[in-house]
Amino acid sequence: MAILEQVTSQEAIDLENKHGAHNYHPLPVVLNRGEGVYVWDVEGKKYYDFLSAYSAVNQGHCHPKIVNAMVHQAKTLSLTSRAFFNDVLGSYEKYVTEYFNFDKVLPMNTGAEAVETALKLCRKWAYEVKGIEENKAEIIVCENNFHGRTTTIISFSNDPVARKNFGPFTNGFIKIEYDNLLALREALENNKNVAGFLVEPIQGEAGVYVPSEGYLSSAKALCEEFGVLFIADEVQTGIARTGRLLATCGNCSCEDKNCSKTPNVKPDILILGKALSGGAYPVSAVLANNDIMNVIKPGNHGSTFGGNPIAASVAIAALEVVREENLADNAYRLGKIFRDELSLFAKENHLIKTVRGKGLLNAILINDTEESSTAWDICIKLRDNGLLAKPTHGNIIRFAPPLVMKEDELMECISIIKKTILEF
Ligand code: IF1
Repeated sequence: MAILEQVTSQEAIDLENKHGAHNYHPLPVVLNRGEGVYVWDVEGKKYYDFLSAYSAVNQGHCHPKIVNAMVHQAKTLSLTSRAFFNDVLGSYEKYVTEYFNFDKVLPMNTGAEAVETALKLCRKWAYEVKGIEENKAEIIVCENNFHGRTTTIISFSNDPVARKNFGPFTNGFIKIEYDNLLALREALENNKNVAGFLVEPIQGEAGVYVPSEGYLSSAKALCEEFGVLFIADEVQTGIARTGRLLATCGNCSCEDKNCSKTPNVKPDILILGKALSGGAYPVSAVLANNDIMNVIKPGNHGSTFGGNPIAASVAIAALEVVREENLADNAYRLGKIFRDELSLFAKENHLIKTVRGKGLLNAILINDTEESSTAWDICIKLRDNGLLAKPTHGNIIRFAPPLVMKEDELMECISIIKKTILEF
């Protein structure tokens, strides 16, 4: 058996720097084990993971049920491609469509692929069902969006670092301000060729920007009024992260039939990724009803790995864990405690400007410029104190632990965060 030689943290960092493309600037910590809400570095130091691989590990690291499903399937049948049927995909498709209450699913691997799939589906629907003249379809997107890294997706990003020197770009996108219904109405009124509106229920990369109450449901109503598809990118916000199964909810078949946590929106196209597999494997999905999904015919779209037996088995297990362990309710409850505690603390601390978020997708705004290193320095200190988080936009720190966290663990984490900030 080939076993990698154990390296020290510094050796691992040096290897990455020398042999890997420099497309990331990681926090200097080298992890080699994870379990539940914890990760350990090469030297054996234990940390609370407050990033959860950007909300992919909602079910906690190495969840035994998910790992078992993966190992069992890996030993049985891993990949057939879609040239043949396999005996797991259909069961998964039934399970995931019933779980989220859609007619059909199109399986992919990464979030960006699922977003691409949704864009292609939306355009094809526009030409073949709505009747827009070919190549004229427009899709409305929001400023400061993050939907992935493909050439088409960065075509409508406004992050200069993500775009610079990657052109030429894909046309057919109209950018409007996020959380602005008037802008959405104007864009819909002024363009008769709009096919869809692509939106994140909470803007993650923008710094966990939660839109105003009622924004999503009103945006959905506007889309209905103008015959335009409402496309929700729940790659980051979905799968219980924000205290409900989906941040748009209303379309889920969650156990809680009296669920009254607004908003209540059923997207026409739902995009999922990340925690759909509990972070064990790249699994993403696009869900829609037949009137939309049936425009896709053999040969129109696909992926070698999309819908493979391991992915299908892993996703069923990961979604079962979300229900069995009531992760949405737990995220809702702990998220409230987290924001209440930190908001109270922020009142007497000049370093924290704002605390915001939903469920266990939260962020604090540091009272310093985007160019300052304060947030980074705080994250280094948090690391030293046993908690891992990563700054975004220079002065925002995102806090998104696995949703399997317990209340006493969260309280310990809150005290680590307070103690660390007081050191500044
Ligand atoms: C990176 C942020 C998180 C996403 C939404 C699609 C994708 C993502 C709403 C693409 C991915 C990631 C990728 C990650 C950083 C990250 C991120 F900081 F950019 F905003 F999560 F917070 N839609 N988000 O958030 O999914 O193709 O990556 O599977 O390293 O770029 P992917």
